[in-house]
Amino acid sequence: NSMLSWQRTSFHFQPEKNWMNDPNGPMFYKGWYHFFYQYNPNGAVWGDIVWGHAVSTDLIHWLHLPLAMVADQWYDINGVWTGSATVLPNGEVVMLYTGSTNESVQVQNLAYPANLSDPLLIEWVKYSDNPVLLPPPGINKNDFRDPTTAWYTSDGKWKFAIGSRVNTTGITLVYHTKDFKSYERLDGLLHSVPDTGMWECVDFYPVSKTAGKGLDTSVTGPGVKHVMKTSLDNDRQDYYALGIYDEKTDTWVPDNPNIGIGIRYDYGIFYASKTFYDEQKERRVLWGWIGESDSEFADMKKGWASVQGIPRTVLLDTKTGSNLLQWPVEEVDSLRLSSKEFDKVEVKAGSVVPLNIVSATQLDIVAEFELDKEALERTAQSNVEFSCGYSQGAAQRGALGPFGLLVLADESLSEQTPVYFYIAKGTDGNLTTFFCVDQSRSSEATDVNKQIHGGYVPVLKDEKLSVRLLVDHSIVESFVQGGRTCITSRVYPTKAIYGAARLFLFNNATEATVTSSLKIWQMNSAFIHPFRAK
Ligand code: DQQ
Repeated sequence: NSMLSWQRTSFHFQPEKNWMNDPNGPMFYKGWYHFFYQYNPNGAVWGDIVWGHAVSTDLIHWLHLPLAMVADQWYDINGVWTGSATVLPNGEVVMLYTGSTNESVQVQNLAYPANLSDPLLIEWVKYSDNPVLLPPPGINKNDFRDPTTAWYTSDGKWKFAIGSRVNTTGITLVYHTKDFKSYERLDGLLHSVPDTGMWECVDFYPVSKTAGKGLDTSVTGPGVKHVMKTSLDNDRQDYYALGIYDEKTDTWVPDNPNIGIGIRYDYGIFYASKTFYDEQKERRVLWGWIGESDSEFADMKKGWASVQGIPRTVLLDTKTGSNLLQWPVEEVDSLRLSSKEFDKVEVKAGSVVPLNIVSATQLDIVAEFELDKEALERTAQSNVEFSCGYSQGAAQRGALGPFGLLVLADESLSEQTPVYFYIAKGTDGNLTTFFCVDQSRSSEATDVNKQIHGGYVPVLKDEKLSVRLLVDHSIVESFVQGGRTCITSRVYPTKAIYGAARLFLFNNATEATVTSSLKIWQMNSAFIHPFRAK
């Protein structure tokens, strides 16, 4: 249906058609990045889940391979659900995944590549003695899923985590094993938080306190913090918390005892994420599922649903010590084509400034903003109670915001997606910065989500405000202050498409003039196609 094809992305990972959800088993093996994903081969809605598979040498251009695993055993006949890869020191690959059995019990299964000398790992074998784990006593048969990558510990065993719940308390169970065939559950829980419900797709990994490098999953020690991430089934958001892990006692203690499930990876649409360690580039890479926010009917009409976010490197923010930094993998830069720079553009309070660029549907934008100092000082107090989600969006004027960009806008601004900073000033003179994405005027279509997304941004003294935006037809990813805060949106303009799409700066503050410097690249399309052997 060509009428709807503009919503397809050009440099984000998508199957050719049908439904996709969680990233599964990402890893680097013999020169190739492997990516598996939850896939419905029969339609554009969730169901009949199997594992899709694709490979890449740069995380941007992909070859689709045959399905890695289908629902063909009693222990996964109702779905080959989410799982993770562990690459053993001897080069073997172990895949642990959840199967939904013929009786809809969630069990854990083991699979491995049929032929380790095939770098594409095309063929997968399910272990003959599956399932390897059943829901333990006290755990509901529907609340036991999504094993993590395993980490190696000093007692010579591998450990991994599985999300679950007891009544309404979300929990992380831990298991250990020597051979990935027989397992034992460890006492205690890595983490648990009351009133959070089922924890899906738990992820657990180390980040360095100092180095700008990622760490292999088994690294522990004094120079390391551990990230505990959970996907909350209740509100379909991913949360993480930083803490200290003691592998001897299997305890993880959050840095901030009041953190609960933590802070959001992304304040937009981003779920069921999973990291892996890329030994080639010594980095940890985060994948996240970006669903649609149009209607199921629209998905069926267009014949596909969901994309994956651009893979992100994850590091501890050593400046704040209390959050991660997420940033598009450097390979994205290879898609950059021509660029245009704008130096210190002045945007007066209550104005819109067009940015004259060739085309505005596939962009990489790096923008800096400065507020005029006088207005900052003059303003006594402003919007102390602000929150993106409960605000009136880009139309809500304050002394010191909103200001930012209008992406995927048409010439007349009848469709526009404002991405913007909003600054609140307390009576104590302290500033609090927010970054929001306002979808309320993003489309003339009525069956699409029009919420305002966004959240708090840590900004340190003397830092300029900065954002990087990746725009790709129906997705806008925002990385604020070097990736301290991220917001992913799906928008479905009907007029601001192809050659009609425009880009503007805007400033809807009542007091402050804003100065912005930008560099904007046109982005190439990525090669994401089926692999056909000759
Ligand atoms: N998706 C999978 C589950 C997981 C959920 C099923 C999260 O394993 O808990 O498709 O989106």
